[in-house]
Amino acid sequence: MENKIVTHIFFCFLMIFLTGCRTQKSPEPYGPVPSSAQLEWQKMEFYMFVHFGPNTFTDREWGTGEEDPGVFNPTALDCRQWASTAREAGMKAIIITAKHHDGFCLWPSQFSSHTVRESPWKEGKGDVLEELSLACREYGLKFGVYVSPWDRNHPDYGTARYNEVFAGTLAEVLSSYGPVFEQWFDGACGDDMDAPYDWMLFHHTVRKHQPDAVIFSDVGPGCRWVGNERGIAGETNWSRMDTAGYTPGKNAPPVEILNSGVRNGKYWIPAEADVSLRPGWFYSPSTDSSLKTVDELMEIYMGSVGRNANLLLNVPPDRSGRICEEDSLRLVEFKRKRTELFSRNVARSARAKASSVRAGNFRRFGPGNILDGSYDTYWTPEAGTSAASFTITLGREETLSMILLQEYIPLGQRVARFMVESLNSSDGLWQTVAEGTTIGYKRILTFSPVTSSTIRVSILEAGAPPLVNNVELY
Ligand code: FUL
Repeated sequence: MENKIVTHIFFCFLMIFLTGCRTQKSPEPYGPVPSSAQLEWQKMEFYMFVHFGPNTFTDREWGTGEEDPGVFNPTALDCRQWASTAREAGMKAIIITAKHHDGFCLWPSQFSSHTVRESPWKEGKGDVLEELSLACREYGLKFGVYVSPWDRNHPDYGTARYNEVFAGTLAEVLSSYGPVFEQWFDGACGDDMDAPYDWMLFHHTVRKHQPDAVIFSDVGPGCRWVGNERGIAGETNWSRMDTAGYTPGKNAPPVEILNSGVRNGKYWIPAEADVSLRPGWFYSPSTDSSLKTVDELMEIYMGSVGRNANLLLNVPPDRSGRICEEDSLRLVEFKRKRTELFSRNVARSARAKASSVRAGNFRRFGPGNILDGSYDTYWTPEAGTSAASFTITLGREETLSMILLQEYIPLGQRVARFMVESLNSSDGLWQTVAEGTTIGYKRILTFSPVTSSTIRVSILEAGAPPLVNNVELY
């Protein structure tokens, strides 16, 4: 008899456990999702671009490839100074022009006779990639490379043989300097070619030597150009895109598509916004007093990181091989401004309620998850419900002018339209303070200041039940 009771109790617990497991199941992914490398990449948000090479010394943007390698002679090259500047600025990595269109290699490549080896710098014994990759490691930054397929120097350029040369060049860079987080393929090409680039071969080479590197180009496959060099993503910005029929360069997708992505696109190809601190990509003494202001940089930040894109900000070292003091000061001021702006998240100690919560464990899918500071916990409404809202109640009235929202993208990008309202305590009415389309990894919206203790975010349209993992209020 006793045995029977024990067995009965055991089965009851088993049933409760199994029912719990079923209802607590995570939502299915919606559409394409980021690879783990793409997710890590997205979380980096902001990093440095470095254009450096013969153009630095000749005051050009596009070298002809006929420059004497003798022009490349930085007097005090200091990659540690670049890395410490990047870190101070809150950047997470540096991507360098290992080879720009002029073909000059910043490392002693075996595939070229137009390299640092042929220059007077360090009597031809120097290697910028080695110095930079070591400096990045020392300062806890990731290292990335821009290797231009367009080469105005290489004698084989334009012939079928060049594809092999370029793949060899890539392999050399990608196997010699440790982990590379991003491979940057520029689409620019000012020459007509008889032999087209073998993109399959190039991608295969990257994957072989750096399987975790995110490949940038006009069509990804890791991340895509944002469609302008102003560093501004579309207000609507899907991390999805279709690539059929397109290639990088002249046959790239229209800039509107690059800027906004494609709602139901087949592939996960998030946007990266590139822009320079100075008017040109390379250093020129003529741009010493035309640096972007902190306000301009803030606008760029809101237009990129604040619109679901990563920001790649170019900071060109000067002819000594150092980042100018003015440039690094501007970056530090920019960092200070961001720290100030994001220093007091009043939602941190708030409470949240939702119009609907996915069945099962309330804690697992409940609205508290949007305020807990953990990336991997999220609120999601009942299965099948795409339009739902959550309300954040602050302990007291606060004057607010900015909201930061994050979707849990490991399960896809879903939200297509949302609205933010504040509750007016005097008349009990809701007032719309901001509206938006996509959220994605991160969306920041600023609005005219309102004083309220209650904010409501309504997801008005989504391809599948929304998953929101973080909300901050300032
Ligand atoms: C462009 C290039 O032509 C510019 O020189 C620069 O490198 C920029 C980032 O990409 O396509």
